[in-house]
Amino acid sequence: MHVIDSHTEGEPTRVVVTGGPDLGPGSLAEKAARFAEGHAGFRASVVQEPRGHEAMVGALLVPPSRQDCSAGVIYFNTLQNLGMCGHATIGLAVTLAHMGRVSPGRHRFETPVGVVDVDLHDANTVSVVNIESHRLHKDVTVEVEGHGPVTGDVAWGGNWFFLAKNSPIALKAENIRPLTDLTLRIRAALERDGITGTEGAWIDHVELFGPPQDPANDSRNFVLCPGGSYDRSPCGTGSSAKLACLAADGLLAPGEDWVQESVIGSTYRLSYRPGPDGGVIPTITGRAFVTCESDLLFDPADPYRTGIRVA
Ligand code: PYC
Repeated sequence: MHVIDSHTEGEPTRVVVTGGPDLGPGSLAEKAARFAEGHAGFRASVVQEPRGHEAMVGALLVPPSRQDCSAGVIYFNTLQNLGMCGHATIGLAVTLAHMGRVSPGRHRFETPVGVVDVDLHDANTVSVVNIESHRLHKDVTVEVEGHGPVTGDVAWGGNWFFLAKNSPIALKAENIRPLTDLTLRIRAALERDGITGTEGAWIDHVELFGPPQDPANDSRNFVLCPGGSYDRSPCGTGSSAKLACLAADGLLAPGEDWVQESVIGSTYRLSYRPGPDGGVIPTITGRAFVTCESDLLFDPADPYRTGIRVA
């Protein structure tokens, strides 16, 4: 299996170029459903230890079902498929450029949740026009074990997010453990109280916000990802959910820039235009760098050839 690794503002992506499973005919959403149901071992073998790690997001290249798309892609992490992934889309565009499959300019990628437009500005800088994002609930308060009440919004940016302003713990790299613990407890409180996205969807990402460290930026965040790791980048879908909340509160006008800083200090430049269904169409600009090109080997005698899965 041939893979190309990159990081987007610190967050890793592994693109599976060849050697992925045959997902049969149909739309990308149908292929993604088959991939979700029948390929846990494949996902774990690619992004789980010992070949990967908790923070890694996989991007399985599949033929697009639409002629206007230059790639079809299914994103996944150590646990499950991801509907959309902003950092991995930037990583994918830079990887396809590294492979000579795309040149600077506009491209369209088909994902299970819709088509995203991608502008490759140069070898490393990409803008992603994400799917329409919206806020579902404002000011939901949950009682968090060991911390007390935490209030936030529930919003969709391609994944479901709970977004809490004014993090009670400073958003510094040295606090990553307590921040992870707090966000896991917030997620457990949401589950306990039956707070979900639409149609009972699990809110699998939790975002905390606070003041930026660099005064040139607008805000800093910490983002818990589904597997329990944190996003090293400011999170593309999380930033889209944030834009939906800023727009709904009248705090950011269409076309105005917002610079979102991650817990490690990397940034995305964000803006939006109004969406047709009352939400926002976000644009996320960031940089990715290819770090490695390799073949994954699967020795039948290796007891961990499909990943270390202890849960
Ligand atoms: O950038 O959308 C994103 C993302 C989701 C999970 C990790 N990164």
